[in-house]
Amino acid sequence: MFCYQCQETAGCTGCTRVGVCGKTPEVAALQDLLVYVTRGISAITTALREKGGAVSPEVNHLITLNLFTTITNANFDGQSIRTRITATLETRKALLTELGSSAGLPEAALWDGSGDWEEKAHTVGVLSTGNEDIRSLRELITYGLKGLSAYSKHANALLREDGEVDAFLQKTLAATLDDSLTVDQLVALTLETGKYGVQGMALLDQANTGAYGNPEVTKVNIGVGNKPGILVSGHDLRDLELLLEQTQGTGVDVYTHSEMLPAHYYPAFKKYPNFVGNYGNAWWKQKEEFEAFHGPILMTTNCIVPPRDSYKDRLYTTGAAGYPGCKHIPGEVGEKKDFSALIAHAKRCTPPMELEQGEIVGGFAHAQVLALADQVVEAVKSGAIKKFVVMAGCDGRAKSRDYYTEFAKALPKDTVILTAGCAKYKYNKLPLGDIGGIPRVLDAGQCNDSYSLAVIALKLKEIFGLEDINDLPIVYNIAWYEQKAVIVLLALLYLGVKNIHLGPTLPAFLSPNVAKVLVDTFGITGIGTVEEDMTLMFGDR
Ligand code: SF4
Ligand code: SF3
Repeated sequence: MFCYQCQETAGCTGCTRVGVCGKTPEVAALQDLLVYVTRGISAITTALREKGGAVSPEVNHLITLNLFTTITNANFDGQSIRTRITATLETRKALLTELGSSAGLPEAALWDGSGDWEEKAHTVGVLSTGNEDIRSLRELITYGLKGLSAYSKHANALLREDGEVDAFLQKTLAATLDDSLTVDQLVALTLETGKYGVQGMALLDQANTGAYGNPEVTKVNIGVGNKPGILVSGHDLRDLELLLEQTQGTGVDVYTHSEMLPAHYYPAFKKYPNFVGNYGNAWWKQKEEFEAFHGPILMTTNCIVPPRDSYKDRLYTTGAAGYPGCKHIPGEVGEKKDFSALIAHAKRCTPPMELEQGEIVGGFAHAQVLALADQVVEAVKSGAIKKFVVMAGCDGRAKSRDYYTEFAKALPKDTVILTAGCAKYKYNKLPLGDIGGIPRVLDAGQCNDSYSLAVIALKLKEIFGLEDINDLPIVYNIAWYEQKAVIVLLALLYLGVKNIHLGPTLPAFLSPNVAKVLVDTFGITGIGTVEEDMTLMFGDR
């Protein structure tokens, strides 16, 4: 196997024996094959569109769900990946018939599934592209598209579609098979991926706020109640809604974990009396926290950590998520999922063990921050707030990520952190206080809500009458782990944000030349020590 798509890749170069995440070589091969057939079918849909044909939402959903399935920590279940490959090959056949001719199509579009899949997988993985710069750009684009697929899928679950995003995604995925593209052309495609990243995140923002209202300032309980509960993790708000509906009057409470925390900020979820609070921290602490929770856990997306046997029977997956031996709750876009198995399971369980007490505050997505714009602008003008620090992104296991906690603690008291994604757990329980009533950690929501941070920055630029987004008193210190952070990064680059600090390490999939393009064009840098970065970002003060 060879995989280097996430920040924790072995030795900062690539996982070759088994994934640091727990992915086996067998699953890695199947994921490579799934990406391969998805590239192939995307070449066919792109050719169909070029001929003036239409591509159905079902085919678009199949493609986004395929890519989402291969995101780090989403799906460890070889059988479900095999099923997706088979379904893709069947759909491919029908689309080929519709297209009428296979002339000019790449080999990936023509492979019919015959022969040994394992052998085939070994010929189509990351290393099948020999030139390291082309490989680097192809993978950078592919990972961005994986992130975009995840966000599209959540919007689709709320019955929102953007055909333009789907068409771009498929055309670009197909372009990663095109040997005629130069490095410059692939760099241009990378930046265009960022443009569609913004569009995809805007779509999801409209889907979420359209369905559940605009996030508002909210105190979220981090303690526990005395009833059995179901813990919901991942990013899919529609799954949470269905679960909340189905648990009414059952005596079962619902708690969020990790990236589901921001659900509490949406007005629509506040009406459920059994929606108790948030339990635990970011994804990587789930072994201890899931064990202590005592009840069933629903993983709606990444990040799954291979479970301990002690709670494996309580772990359920749905959507793109999967784990061998764990029950999967089915349901396509537009269908009502049935969570009765989790509810019945919860009733047999004891209430969660208390991990902590208190509250955390969040809900600072764009509408809420813009409602407070006068207060924020006044604080900036008076000098009470000197700088904002965007610390969005992911959390992870690496000890080096303690940097972010220490960085938050060391920040000058006249700075405010803007955050989104599970990166927040590194500092969202620290007593960082407020500036004239504005909390020093403003949590916009999930990683996709980094879009909100961009909207806020663009609005502030307008209010302050600035020409360039980089003239704002905002610095960017972003933590990444998996491929959703890749699309967020590409989106920020597309919006013209410069000098982003990216850590805790730069992606292994950036070849030295591609890294140089990002450094020279956008001023992207890694992180140093907290002291060095304090001086770099805030000067000697
Ligand atoms: Fe390794 Fe990350 Fe790939 Fe898992 S997703 S195999 S940890 S690079
Ligand atoms: Fe976290 Fe996996 Fe990326 Fe949505 S849950 S931010 S790591």
